[in-house]
Amino acid sequence: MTSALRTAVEFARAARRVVVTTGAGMSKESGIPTFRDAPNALWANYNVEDLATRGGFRRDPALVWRWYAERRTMIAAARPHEGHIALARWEERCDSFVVLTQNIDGLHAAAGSKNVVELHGNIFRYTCFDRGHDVEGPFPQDATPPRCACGSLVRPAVVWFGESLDPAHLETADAALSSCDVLVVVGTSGLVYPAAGFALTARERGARVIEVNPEQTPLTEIADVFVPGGARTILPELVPQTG
Ligand code: BV8
Repeated sequence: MTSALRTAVEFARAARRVVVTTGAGMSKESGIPTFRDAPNALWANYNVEDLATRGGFRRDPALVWRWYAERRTMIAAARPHEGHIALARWEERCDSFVVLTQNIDGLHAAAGSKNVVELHGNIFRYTCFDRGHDVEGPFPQDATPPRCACGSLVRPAVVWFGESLDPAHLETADAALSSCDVLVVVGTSGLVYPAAGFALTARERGARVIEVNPEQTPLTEIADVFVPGGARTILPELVPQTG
């Protein structure tokens, strides 16, 4: 065990109130490509502004609908890995535990995590583009988005760039970051806000910050300990095995 992992294990073992924030790297070993790290990064062939914004959907709803349909098919075939499962087990042994995920794949809940905040929504949920009506799927994953009863186009119920996160989610995150002993940051490039700000917030409020990632990120200098490695390998070693 590396000295960094040993330090992280000590922090984890001493913690009773835990927050874990995860990004696309958490799901990579479940077979879901990340956004930015090559070679098959999701955005490799597209400009994110054309895919994950209201303007992009307005310009070409069929392109955006197809991109999500392809991802939904891939995600539906994915299963949680040992890292997701280790977090679900850890939750059972803590006084308080919350996962603040940027991922829209539902894998934390599928692994058994109970207290999960899907900051950027969920790819299997839908809403109406113009008025935000709840829209029940599933829909045929073919080329064009269906219509809401109000006549607007149906879109995935995810948070695009330039859209605000659910205020209730932000309140939950703020409360959790204010009272946690440890924040574990897993598999995020630390580029997208407000999630990228969680590490500094937790540190300023007295928590220990552990980062798990094969690569260093802008968050590494904020973390108390950087543990190089993948979520699937590191998390089962990091999570305390007893209460
Ligand atoms: C907001 C959902 C208030 C959809 C996503 C100008 C105008 C408007 C807004 C802004 C602006 N300038 C800045 C902003 C704010 C903007 C932002 O932060 N922009 C960045 C680019 C600067 N944020 C927003 O717009 C947010 N809303 O601020 O509202 C507001 C409103 C109006 C105007 C101003 C402010 C909303 C952001 C949410 C966007 N939605 N996704 C979808 O998924 O399709 S973003 C998407 O990318 C993800 O959800 C995630 O959040 C984000 C980053 O991706 P990561 O998860 O970090 O993944 P990435 O590929 O980047 O990195 C993978 C990492 O994993 C790497 O570090 C790699 O090393 C590591 N890894 C690899 N293998 C493994 C591993 N780790 C562990 N194990 C492994 N095996």
